[in-house]
Amino acid sequence: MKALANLFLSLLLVTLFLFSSACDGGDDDDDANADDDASPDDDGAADDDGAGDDDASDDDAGDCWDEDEDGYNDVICGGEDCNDSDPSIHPEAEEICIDDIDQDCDGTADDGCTYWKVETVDISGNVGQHASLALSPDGVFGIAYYDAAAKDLKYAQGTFGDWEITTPVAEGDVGQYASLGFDSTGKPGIAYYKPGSGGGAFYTDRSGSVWKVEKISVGVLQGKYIDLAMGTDDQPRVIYDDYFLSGFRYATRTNSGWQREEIDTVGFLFNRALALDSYNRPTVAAQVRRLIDYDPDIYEYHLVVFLSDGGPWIEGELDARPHVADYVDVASTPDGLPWISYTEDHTNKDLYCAWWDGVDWWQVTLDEEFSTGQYNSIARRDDGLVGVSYYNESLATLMYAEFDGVQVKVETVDNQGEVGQHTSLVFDQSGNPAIAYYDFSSKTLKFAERVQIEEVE
Ligand SMILES: [Ca+2]
Ligand SMILES: [Ca+2]
Ligand SMILES: [Ca+2]
Ligand SMILES: [Ca+2]
Repeated sequence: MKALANLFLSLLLVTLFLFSSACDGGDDDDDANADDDASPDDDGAADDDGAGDDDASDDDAGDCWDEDEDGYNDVICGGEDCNDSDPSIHPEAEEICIDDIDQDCDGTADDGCTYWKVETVDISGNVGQHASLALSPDGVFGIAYYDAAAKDLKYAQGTFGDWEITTPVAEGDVGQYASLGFDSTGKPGIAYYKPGSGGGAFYTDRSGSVWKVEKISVGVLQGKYIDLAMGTDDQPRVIYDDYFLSGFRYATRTNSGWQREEIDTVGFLFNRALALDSYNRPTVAAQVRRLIDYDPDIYEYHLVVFLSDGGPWIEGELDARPHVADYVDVASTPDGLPWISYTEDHTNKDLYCAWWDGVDWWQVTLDEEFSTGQYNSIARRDDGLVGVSYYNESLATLMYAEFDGVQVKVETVDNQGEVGQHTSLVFDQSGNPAIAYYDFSSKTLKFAERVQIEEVE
């Protein structure tokens, strides 16, 4: 009892001391100003000159001072300063993002700020290479990916924190170059490559809980680098490699099976990507190996674009530096104006974006920090904003670059371990970027989504 009584007494003294030192705020020098020196006044009167408090270090409430001299008085004394011992915190301060501190005293820390939330989707086996992310019409995500341990095609569907994982195809070595699309009813379809005898280009889609498999290619040594785009007519289109063809094959699914076209080119194609416009006209961006005529043993690797409006394919060389487009992607855009992300792999090892505005081709450097841009994936939002997810090889991090037509903004999304290969990007229904990718350190499939803390008005 004695100890408690002493404690009570000392608490009382502390309280009295705090009250008298912080909130008396009056005029201790009897000049025109209420309290214009650094020390609180000790006369016990709030404002005894009668002039109110007209200096910055005094309190308009007349009974409290501005301890940190930021022009706002402590909320304890009826002011608006939610932290009167830090002059960088007051109602007119700028909110500093993601430090869990409410700089502008509106009651919410980090309001208006964006941040990336990151999670592991699948940890079984060695999963996440060849990840392909798509958004269903009702706003649910799907991810098709490869299990390199079981050599299976896997599929996850859901939203952040809530995924359902299945194995659509397990027979043989299946799932490399997995490429996912949703039709307008929300049915997922996946194109993938199966190497070896009996291999080729394949397609599977889900009816109810059953995944039905179709073979797309008919020859041998076909199907590598397969990429899928879902048409507005709910029929998928794919491009894939034909080892014996200098060029690529383009296949369209119809009610009576797959229709295949051969597209010949000058030079062999390696990495490539497909997109459709709203009329289902295809754009293909590809790395093409060119033989340099002055030396039969020297090749160059250029970026080439192929377009078709249903007639003959038009081929155009876009970047003819000695070695570009080890990684390349093309965004689906309704207006048919292609946007392409690709790397320069010879000297700079940088990431670029190129686009066609209907008259000219344009190019912008998205990132030039060390060796960067690998596994890039591009998407264009309805308002025209372009996003690219990619891997920074030097830093072993997952990166995201955004281009609004004027400025480029680069963000680190995940740097926990060696992460960010095999990226795939989409914008969700709210316009936030979301990325599926491979975590090399833990051999897992991961998912990141950028979210915004609501702005307090
Ligand atoms: Ca203050
Ligand atoms: Ca303050
Ligand atoms: Ca705030
Ligand atoms: Ca803050």
